[in-house]
Amino acid sequence: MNKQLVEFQDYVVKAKKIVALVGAGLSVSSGLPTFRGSQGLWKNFNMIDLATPDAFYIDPGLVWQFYSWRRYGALKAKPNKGHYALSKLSQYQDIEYITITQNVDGLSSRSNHKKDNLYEIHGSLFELKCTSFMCNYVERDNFHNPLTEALRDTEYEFDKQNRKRSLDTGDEDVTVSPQFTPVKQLAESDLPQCPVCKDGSLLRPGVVWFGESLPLQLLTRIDNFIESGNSVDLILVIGTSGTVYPANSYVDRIKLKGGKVAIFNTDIEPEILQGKVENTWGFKGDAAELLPLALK
Ligand code: BJW
Repeated sequence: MNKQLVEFQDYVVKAKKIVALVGAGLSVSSGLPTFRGSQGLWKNFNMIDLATPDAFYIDPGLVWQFYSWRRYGALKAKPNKGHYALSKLSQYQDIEYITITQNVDGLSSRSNHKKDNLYEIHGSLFELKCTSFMCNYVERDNFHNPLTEALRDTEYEFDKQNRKRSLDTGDEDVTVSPQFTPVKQLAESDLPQCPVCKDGSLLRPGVVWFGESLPLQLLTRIDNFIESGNSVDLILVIGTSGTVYPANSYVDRIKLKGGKVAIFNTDIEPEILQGKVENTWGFKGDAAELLPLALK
C-alpha cells in the first residue's frame, strides 16, 4: 500500500475533529459535471452569464433553463460511494465532524448524511425563493421538475445528450460530462412565479451566485466549529478546485492552527503527491473510489 495512504489512515483513526470540504468533483462519478476544466460547465458559458444576480436580471429565461437542466440531472443522479463514505463519517459518535459542501445537487443529503453536520454553503437546486425584496417566500425541498411546462424541453435536451453520450462511448454509464445548451428564448410568464406576491414576481433558484453573501447562519456555525473547543485535526479537501471564496479559506485557516490536509482530486500538484508539502497528503483519482478506501 502507498506510504501516504498508510500514514493518512494511521492519522485519521486518531483524529478527534474533522472537516470535509466538498466540491463538484465528488459528484462526477454520479454523472454530474464540474464547473471548470475541459469538461466543465463553464467551458461553453461564462459564469457571469449564468451564476450572478445580473445574469438573472438580464435573462431569467436563460438562467432558469440552466438550473432546470441541472435539477433534472441531479434528480436522475444517485449518491456514489464517496458520498456514502462521508455519510458514514457523519454518523460516528466519538468524533466532532462537519461536511461543508459547495455542491447544490443534494446528493450528500440523499446519502443518509446526518442533517445537523451537513452545511450546503452554496444553497440547493431544490430551494426556490422570491426575487422581490418585499417578500420572504422560500420553498425548500421542491423536487418537482419541470417547474413550468416551458422548462420541460431542458429535460429532453439532457436526455438527448445522455443518449448521444452512451452511443459515443458504447456504455450506459455516464463517463463524459454533459454540456448545457439553452433550448429557446423564454418569457417571464414561462418561468416559476411567486405564489404569494400579488405583482407576479419571479421565483429564483436558492443557490448562492457570485457577489452574493453566503447564508450567515451557516457561516457562523462553521466558524464556531473551527474556532471553539479543540482545534481541527484534519480537513479533507474533496473534488474542489479551491478557487471560490470563502470556501477555499477554510483550508488555510485549519492548516494555520496545526490541522493536516488530505486532498482527493483527479488533478494534484506533483509536490503534494511526492509528499513534499508539509502536513498535506494528496490522493490522485476519482474521489468516489478513493474515499471509501482511505476512510475504511
Ligand atoms: C475530481 C473528479 C473526480 C474532477 N474526483 N476530483 C472579484 C470580483 C467579484 C467577486 C470576487 C472577486 N474576488 C473574489 C470574489 C468573491 C467570489 C469568488 O470567490 N470569486 C472567485 C471566482 C475569484 N465569491 C463570491 O462572490 C461568494 N460570495 C462572497 O464572497 O460574498 C462576499 C463578497 C462579494 C463580492 C466581492 C467580494 C466578497 C459567492 C460564491 C458563490 C459561488 N457559486 C457557484 C455557482 C452557484 C451554485 C451553482 O450553480 O452550482 O458555486 S460558482 C461554482 O464554483 C459553484 C461551485 O460550488 C463553486 C466551486 O467549484 P468547485 O466545486 O470547486 O468545482 P470546480 O469545477 O472548480 O472544480 C472541480 C474539481 O474537481 C477540480 O479540481 C477537478 O480536478 C476535480 N475533479 N473530477 C475528484 N472524479
